[in-house]
Amino acid sequence: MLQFILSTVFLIGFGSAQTIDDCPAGIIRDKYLTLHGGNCFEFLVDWPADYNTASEDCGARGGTLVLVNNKDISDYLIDQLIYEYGKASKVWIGLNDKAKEGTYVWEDGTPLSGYSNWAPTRNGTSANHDCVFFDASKQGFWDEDFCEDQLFGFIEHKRPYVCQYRARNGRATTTPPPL
Ligand SMILES: [Ca+2]
Repeated sequence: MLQFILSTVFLIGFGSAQTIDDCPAGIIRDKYLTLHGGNCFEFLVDWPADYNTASEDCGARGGTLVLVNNKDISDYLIDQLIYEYGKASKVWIGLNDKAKEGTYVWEDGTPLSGYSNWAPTRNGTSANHDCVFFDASKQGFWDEDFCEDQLFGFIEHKRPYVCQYRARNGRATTTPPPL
């Protein structure tokens, strides 16, 4: 019991001391890498790509496109994109219905349920449009587009994007509490 209490105190005391250093190695440490709510966010606002390329790029560094599965994350993205960077408004997020038309799945494998923020102007789903983007200038509304450039790249569907990574749990997981 004492050990449990000490561990809990340790985790509360030190678990919140996460910094950018707890983000995965190999990601450039600059103002486009942030930490929020235990996750790291990499804002590729200057590197537009089609959805599939963007998704592979995040995956290559151990992450996914950003999972906007609650309003807190949505508000955070709007703050960063509009007020911090002042550049991108429409960015790819990690949600698509590529596997089954009309069945949306987040890139961590969880189905879309609960929170959603589809644009009121959205015209239902379409077999051509399977990949979801987020519009920071319009309350973070979601809509869909092609996942890939078309006609061998002559018709582009590139957008900026945001990658998400799980941050290490502060220093608590690397250094056990002294008991
Ligand atoms: Ca679709």
